Amino acid sequence: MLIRIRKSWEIQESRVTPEATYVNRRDILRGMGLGGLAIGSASLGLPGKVYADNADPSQSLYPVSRNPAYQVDRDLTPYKIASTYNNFYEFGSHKNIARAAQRLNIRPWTVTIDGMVSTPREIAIDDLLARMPLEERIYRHRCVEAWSMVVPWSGFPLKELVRLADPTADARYLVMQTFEDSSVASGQKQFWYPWPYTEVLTLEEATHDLAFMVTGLYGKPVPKQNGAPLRLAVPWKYGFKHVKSIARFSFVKERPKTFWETLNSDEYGFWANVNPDVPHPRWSQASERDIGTGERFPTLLFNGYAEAVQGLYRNVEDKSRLFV
Ligand SMILES: Nc1nc2c(c(=O)[nH]1)N[C@H]1C(S)=C(S)[C@@H](COP(=O)(O)O)O[C@H]1N2
Ligand SMILES: [Mo]
Repeated sequence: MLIRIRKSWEIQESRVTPEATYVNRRDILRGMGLGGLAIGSASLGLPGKVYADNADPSQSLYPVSRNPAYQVDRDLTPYKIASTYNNFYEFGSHKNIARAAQRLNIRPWTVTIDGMVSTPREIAIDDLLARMPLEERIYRHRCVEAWSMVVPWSGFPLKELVRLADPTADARYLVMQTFEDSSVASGQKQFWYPWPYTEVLTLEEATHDLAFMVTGLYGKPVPKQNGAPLRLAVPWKYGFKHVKSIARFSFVKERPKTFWETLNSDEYGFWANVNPDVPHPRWSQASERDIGTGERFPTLLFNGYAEAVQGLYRNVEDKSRLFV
């Protein structure tokens, strides 16, 4: 029998799915032939292989202490699944991109902060990490494709980066862009996509307590496939807003189009707040499949964060677009 030494975060978390149940459930799912779109092969695990970069120089920063204000009443999604069932179109338009993403070189990594700020600057990721207050938060993650997971992210509040940037009074939006290098990310050779991947938040959203810059996952540096070295988590919004491997933050007055808005604004709009009652044009959003267990759960308004965030939208005129 294998005795596994548990890490501190595992001891704190009483609801971690026991390994044995987890394996059984996976076998059951496999037996039920839940293949194809509903449950991609990557979620069934790549035999024995966990893709993580042990050379990441930020390793010694983790684990960081958990902020108890951010808990979720649902089993955590195992690390193995969260790090092998991914969306990252730069490395392919399917879930099984973990291996391809290892080509991404995350050091040196320079973050550009520009636009309407007191002093535009470039900052090396390790200098940024050293200046930011790191903590761990357990968040729900809900993809617009109706799958979800619950994981402990490490990182810092996005408002701390906004504070560092010091936007001018006229700045209204924060634009975040992924790296661009088609020599490592072959998806970026697909010219019909509007690279670089771009996401935008209002400054009010970006400075909300829940808006989080992810730098770690499960008490380790965040794996490349999950968006190393810097990735957004805005848990009340669909997953496509959670832009990965960010290289640039720009503060602007006019709202630019996001990657997905450019492709299809009727299906993947700017606000993208989670709402079970507003179906995607091609499928229902009423429930979601947990990629850890395969169980279905009812989808929650604002993904369970309604109380915290609904005030953000009191002044939005066209409320019909808030949930697209
Ligand atoms: N740069 C970039 N960021 C991205 C994506 C992408 O294709 N490219 N996919 C998004 C989508 S649709 C989701 S659901 C999440 C998935 O994050 P995960 O792989 O860590 O679960 O990343 C988001 N961030
Ligand atoms: Mo997604």
